[in-house]
Amino acid sequence: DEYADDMGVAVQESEPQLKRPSMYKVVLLNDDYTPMEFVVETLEVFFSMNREQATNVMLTVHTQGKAVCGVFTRDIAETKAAQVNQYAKENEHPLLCEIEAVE
Ligand code: TYC
Repeated sequence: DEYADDMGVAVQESEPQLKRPSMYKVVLLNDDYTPMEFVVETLEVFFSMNREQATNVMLTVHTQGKAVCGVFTRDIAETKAAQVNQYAKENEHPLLCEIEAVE
């Protein structure tokens, strides 16, 4: 952006950064082996859900194949998905989380 000062000299200002950030869904996937209790605990720990919310999301994944755990900016979404996948691996469960751009 540009404006003239009181002596008519062009003054440059940087473009204001007003764009909203792109948002990403963190999606939890179903599998046949991860214990339901482990999924509920994972949702409580990494997505700050209470027991009832975590149980509802877990059951949606179990019956529908996947469910959204939350929507975040890209860095936060990538970090949450990586944390879940690492936690599952550490505990030798096949649980998987992925991210998907919000349209
Ligand atoms: N389907 C698993 C079972 O029957 C439970 C489960 C739910 C696994 C959600 C993964 O993201 C998941 N033990």
